[in-house]
Amino acid sequence: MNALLSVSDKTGIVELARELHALGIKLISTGGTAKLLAEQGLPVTEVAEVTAFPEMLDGRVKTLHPKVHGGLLARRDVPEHMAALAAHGIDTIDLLVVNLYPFEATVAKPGCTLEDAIENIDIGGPAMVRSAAKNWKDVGVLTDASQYAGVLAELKSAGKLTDKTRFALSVAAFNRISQYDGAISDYLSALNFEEGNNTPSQQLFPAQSNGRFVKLQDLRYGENPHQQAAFYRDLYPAPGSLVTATQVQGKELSYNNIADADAAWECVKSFDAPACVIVKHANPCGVAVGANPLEAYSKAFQTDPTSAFGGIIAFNRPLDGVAAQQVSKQFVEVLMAPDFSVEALEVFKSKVNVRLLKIALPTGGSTAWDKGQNLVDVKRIGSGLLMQTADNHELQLADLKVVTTKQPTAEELQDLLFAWKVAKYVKSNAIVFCKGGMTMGVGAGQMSRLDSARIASIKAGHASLSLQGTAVASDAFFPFRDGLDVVVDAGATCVIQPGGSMRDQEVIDAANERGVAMVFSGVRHFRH
Ligand code: 93A
Repeated sequence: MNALLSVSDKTGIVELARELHALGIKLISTGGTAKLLAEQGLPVTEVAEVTAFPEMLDGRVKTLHPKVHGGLLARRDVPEHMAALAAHGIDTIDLLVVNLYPFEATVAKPGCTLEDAIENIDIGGPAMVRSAAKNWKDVGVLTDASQYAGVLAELKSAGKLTDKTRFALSVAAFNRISQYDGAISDYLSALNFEEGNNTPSQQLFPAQSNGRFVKLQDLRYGENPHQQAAFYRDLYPAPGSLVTATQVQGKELSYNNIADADAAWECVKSFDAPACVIVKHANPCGVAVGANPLEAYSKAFQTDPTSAFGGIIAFNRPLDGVAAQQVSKQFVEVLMAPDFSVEALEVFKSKVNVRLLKIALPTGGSTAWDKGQNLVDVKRIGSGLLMQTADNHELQLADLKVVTTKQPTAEELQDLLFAWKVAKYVKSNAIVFCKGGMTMGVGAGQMSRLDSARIASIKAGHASLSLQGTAVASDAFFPFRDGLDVVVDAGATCVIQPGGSMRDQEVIDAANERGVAMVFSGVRHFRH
């Protein structure tokens, strides 16, 4: 048996080669890999010796030769193929171990030059991988160090690889090549080519986007039981995003669980203080901050105990035993936190269906990426995609403009900012009443803002909450004064909204007439 080893990332290659050698497999290798193996005392034949041709053009041509590709592509069960090999003095290559020039890592480095990127486009490696993967019946192809142990174990126990293993390796190889070519195509498509500038900038929305996704799991069904579904993640997920979660217990996540969990997690992540978010049908039905998870949860639950039933609950602090005790009194579908204490795990141990997801919070930093924010937001429409930069706008105190005679008090200002943060995660039209760091009434997803305002106050009534002295956030401007009148009638004393309506003056006059404070945020948070 002959193995060809040609790797850029040399992790684990010496150990693998040593074991292959011990199994009596002949080692063939390219320059750098051959040098390393020889240094470790392993007998290795240089590809240049096999091809009787030197590596040339700074290594651009090393393995692109019929002696290599013939050995990979010949069908062992076709006599003419084997005769052709014999006629040209070509040996079969039965095992190929390749990982590619680090194109992705190179272009991810700030200030990467076009020249650097181009030099890191591997040609010979993918060519060999494709040859071997096409001829999977006869050749095993390894494209990742994580495969070494399994393949070795099989070779040691059976002396060869099964068809199943070779086929799986072939699929993994084509996946890797597709990923690799996608990264090259994405990089080049996004490039703003400028004559003489070797460090080109990148467009956010290139002429073509390959956006690579990796399947995490098949789902039992989709949004409804008659739909089939699967869960994929970005090839490079933002740190601290839902797809990086570990499920520590519970039933398999459903399609709707995942969508709701994402909504809850994105919202809870946006708070610095200990916070709790309860989501039902993609909308927060209770959000609160508190001194600790227990307080945050108790307040969030109060907003709308009816809707919280069967909710998806997220915390931005490790869940402790006392908070877990309290949460366990309600029916909960999914519980998310950066960690769970031993006591918290104990509380849910007997509730085997409850899904517990542990997700590390982003480590923080100045860029959106460091903060765990997705850069681009994608929406599927019939036969197409809508892409936009994600709504990562964070309101600063200095952005607020008080437009009424009455100024909000310091306390009201806090409530307004809290309400505004929540409104960003509520489907439009969104009206959110808040007080003391908790939601008091949420009106979501109505076709009219007026109805959202009415619903928010009706829901507060159902929860026996008084809206006297509350702050209200509206995700977009009030087109008429009627919406404002509804929230003031309900008890609100201050309002935050983007402003920008042609009838702003009518709404400001109404606020003055009703004696409430109103601030303009200058930014809108539609969420459809
Ligand atoms: O420059 S290449 O595209 N031309 C080739 O013929 C070729 N053959 C293998 N790059 C080529 N390779 C790549 O070299 C492999 O994919 C691997 O990443 C790397 C290993 O080189 P070395 O053994 O010299 O470190």
